[in-house]
Amino acid sequence: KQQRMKWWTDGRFGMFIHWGLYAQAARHEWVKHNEAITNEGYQKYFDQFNPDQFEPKKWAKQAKAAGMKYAVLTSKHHEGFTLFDSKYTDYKATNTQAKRDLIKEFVDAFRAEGIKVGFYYSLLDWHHPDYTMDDIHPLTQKDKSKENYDRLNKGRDMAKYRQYMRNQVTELLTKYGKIDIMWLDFSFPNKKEPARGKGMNDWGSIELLKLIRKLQPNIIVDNRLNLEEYKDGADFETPEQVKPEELAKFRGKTWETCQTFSGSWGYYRDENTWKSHRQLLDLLITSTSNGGNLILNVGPTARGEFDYRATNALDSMAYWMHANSKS
Ligand code: FUL
Repeated sequence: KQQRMKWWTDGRFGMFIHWGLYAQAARHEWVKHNEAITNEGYQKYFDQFNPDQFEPKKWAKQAKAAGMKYAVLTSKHHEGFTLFDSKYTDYKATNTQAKRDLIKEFVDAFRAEGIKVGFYYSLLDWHHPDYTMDDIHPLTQKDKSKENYDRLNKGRDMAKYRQYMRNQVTELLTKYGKIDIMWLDFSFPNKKEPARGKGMNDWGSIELLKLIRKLQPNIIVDNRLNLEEYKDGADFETPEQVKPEELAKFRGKTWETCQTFSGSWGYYRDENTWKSHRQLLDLLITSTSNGGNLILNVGPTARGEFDYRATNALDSMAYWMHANSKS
């Protein structure tokens, strides 16, 4: 395992990219949940999605200059929309005005810069017709009654959804060459009312993990499948938005802290709590000195550009890297 992960532990610093239809709404990647939006209500973001400024070569150059050694892009986030051309759904970039497989272009562009590539894949799916209700589904936000759950769950079948995930993960891990990281997200068991949460059996976590390892033996996998007693099956822990002063407690473990520039992962135009450049550097230095990795997130706009605030922050990291290295 140590050998398999060497490039990653040595690399220390990666770029996370959260990009999907929610960028069109521009107010958080959880907007469908937060505003309890139905599939019909969300359809406009699909219809309008047109990333005319998408040039992943630019993204890759910015990541490289900032010293990032790997990049992980959302192939599908909780909203269920896929950036890749999946055979198993119509809810994909290919059917929007983009008319193409955006994952493929990402992979090609980042590899060309010598950056390792990974896929985030959401276990949650707020669009799939077989995905059953739970307490964070958009359709249960206004009505948590048993009647509502029963009504909405009619005809839904998680076994079919598990197969759908295995099919899509197979596509992701067979159609794009060597994939370095798989970032699955996430489990939320509800001990009191199991039907309102989801854990390893709902996802078929063990089967999914075995499939991933079979298709890409050298891949690195995060710990959000909730493997419970099999937790050693995962490769790294994922402390999210942890303050620098709390990172020391992960010493001795294999971990990556994921962090945003501002208060959301998807593009949020009017959100103003951006971390200062000094805070970002502090996160990088503190992660590294405590033996961990930092994956810093950019949420591109729906047109496919990095916001100027993200670009400024990346430039400032690039300057620091340049000033403090010999290459
Ligand atoms: C969380 C997700 O719910 C967020 O939207 C984001 O993807 C973050 C990295 O993980 O669990």
